[in-house]
Amino acid sequence: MIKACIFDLDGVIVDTAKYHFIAWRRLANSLGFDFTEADNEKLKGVSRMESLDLILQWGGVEADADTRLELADRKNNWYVEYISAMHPDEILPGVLDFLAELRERNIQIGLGSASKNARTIIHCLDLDQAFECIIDGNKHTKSKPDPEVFLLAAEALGISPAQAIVFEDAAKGVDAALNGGFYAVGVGSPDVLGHAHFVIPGFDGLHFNDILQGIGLLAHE
Ligand code: B16
Ligand code: MG
Repeated sequence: MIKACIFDLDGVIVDTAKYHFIAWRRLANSLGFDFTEADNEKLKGVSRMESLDLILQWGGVEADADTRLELADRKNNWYVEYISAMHPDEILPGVLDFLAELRERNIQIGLGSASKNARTIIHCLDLDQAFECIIDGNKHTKSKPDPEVFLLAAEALGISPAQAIVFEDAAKGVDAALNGGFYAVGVGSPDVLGHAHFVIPGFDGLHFNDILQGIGLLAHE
């Protein structure tokens, strides 16, 4: 029986990928190279320092540890400036109705994000009261596909992985959920997320029973 749903943040609750892209691109441009939105796809769900390493690799730039920290900070300051201007109308379509339905059905709601800025984003979206637990990039150290972030969320909610559904937009995030023994629902394209138990394009018009049916926990009518 499903007792909880654990949500990734960026790409599931809100599209912050566009702000990451603008900030990383600004950094790349300041270092004399550019990268595309297609490259940016590869950064979804990837931690800040790992994202920086990939970008520097794409630009053929080498940097020592202190410089890398300084570059990551510079990008983050721009990123925080962008996300601080976000409003609740940027919550992705259908998310609020879906969360309300979960509450009505007494399903616990958790957040499992790689982002160290998750609380700032949640606050700007007016979602401070929406999650019973928030596990963000400050509370875990192992990057997805390691399941640590979702296992910590399950522990905080007092449930086992088999009792929870993880919603993820990144292939590595789906891997993390599966590695932890959770049900995984991909939010996006089946081309990228086909290894999840079920894939949805988004939450618009979606009900919890659609999810239960999709993952095989509700008999087809
Ligand atoms: P920050 P998620 C991830 O969030 C993003 O998808 C990824 O692009 C970003 O690099 C990572 O958070 C770290 O973010 O720099 O804010 O700590 O999808 O796991 O919610
Ligand atoms: Mg994500």
